[in-house]
Amino acid sequence: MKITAARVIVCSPGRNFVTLKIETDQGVTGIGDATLNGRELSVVSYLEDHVIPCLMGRDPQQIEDIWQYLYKGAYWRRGPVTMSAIAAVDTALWDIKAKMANMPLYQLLGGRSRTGVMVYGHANGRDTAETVDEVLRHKEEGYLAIRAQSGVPGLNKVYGVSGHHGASRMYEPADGNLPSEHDWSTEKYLRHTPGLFEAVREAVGPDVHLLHDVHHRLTPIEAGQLGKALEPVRMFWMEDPTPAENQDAFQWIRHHTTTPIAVGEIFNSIWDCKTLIEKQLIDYIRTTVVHAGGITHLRRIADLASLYQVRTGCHGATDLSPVCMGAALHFDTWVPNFGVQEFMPHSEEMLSVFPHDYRFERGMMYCGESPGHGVDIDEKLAAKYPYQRAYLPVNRLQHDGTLWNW
Ligand code: EZ4
Ligand code: CO
Repeated sequence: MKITAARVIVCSPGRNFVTLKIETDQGVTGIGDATLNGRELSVVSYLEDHVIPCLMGRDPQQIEDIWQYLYKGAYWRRGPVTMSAIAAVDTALWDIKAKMANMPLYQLLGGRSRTGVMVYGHANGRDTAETVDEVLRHKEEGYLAIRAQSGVPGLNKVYGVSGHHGASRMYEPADGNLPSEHDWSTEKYLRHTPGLFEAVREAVGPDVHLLHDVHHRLTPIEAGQLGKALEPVRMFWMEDPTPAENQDAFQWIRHHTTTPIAVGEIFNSIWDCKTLIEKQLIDYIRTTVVHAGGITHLRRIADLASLYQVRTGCHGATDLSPVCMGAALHFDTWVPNFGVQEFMPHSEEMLSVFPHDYRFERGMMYCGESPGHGVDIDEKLAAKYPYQRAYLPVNRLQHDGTLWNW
């Protein structure tokens, strides 16, 4: 069997998505997500200029060898651009292998470990009252796990909260503009957040899992303080409490709180989380199919994590395409140490470009039974949505404009 063609499809049905399609001499094709939010075209170039020429004529069944070839063979290892490109190839190859076997992808990975995939939804509000309403709305829709983010009194723009009510899925849009600027005050945030969650827990009752994304804003000791303050609320997790380049820093959070910690949506390899996992400094690992080297590498990370009772909690915001979601749901259906899957619904426009067989029902998601990962791309429709330059926001300290972590 041989790879005969591969091409990159870029489209922007509300936000940018980069998709790799691989064709074979047997007529079977596969697709993989290669979207790196805000830096999309660098992955397009990496694939078109450097990876695709190496794929021509290769046997698409040799997934592991192709993975090693692209990882070790580049000499320049890791990094989000490289690993997203490798992920796209890997995902497309698993799609092809599963189609050749006439099986849904989860069967190839080892079969079903659970009836469905628990997902968490996003409840975002401009203040505590609006956030509580959003949490309750999600509970009514059947969500078993809900992430709550709220505006902070005295701050103009805060992560996770769009300016207008109800537009939560577009809080990081592809709008052709330069990065928007948010402001930040750790003092104001720490004053507001424990009361927010007290109100949310009071309203939602004891059973719903509550999550919160700190989005790298705190120092380790401040994160310890927040985690300790949130203990009475019994959080499912506190996400990205501090930047994780220095993995050992998480010891200081651990020394001060038993609130569980989730990290890893921006990680791209097992080396980014090796210390965090081996020293049991986290409870959930958030690496994804698209940014951490595909199914092949994500499985390696999950296996390491399982030795230390760390469970998976894959990132699943709307900047990860439906192709990534499809692959992730097959992974989640199999992976023994599954925790939760993030789910931020794509718009109808986005979904129309990516025909898929996964579905959401009462807080759970289910991958389909069709061969492969179950997601396709409508190339004609995709062509109607040309690329638009996009950036993630930046964040500055309110009192003096110092650039902070977004
Ligand atoms: O900021 O997907 O947990 N989810 C998140 C996301 C990320 C974006 C970045 O591309 O933190 O909203
Ligand atoms: Co996050």
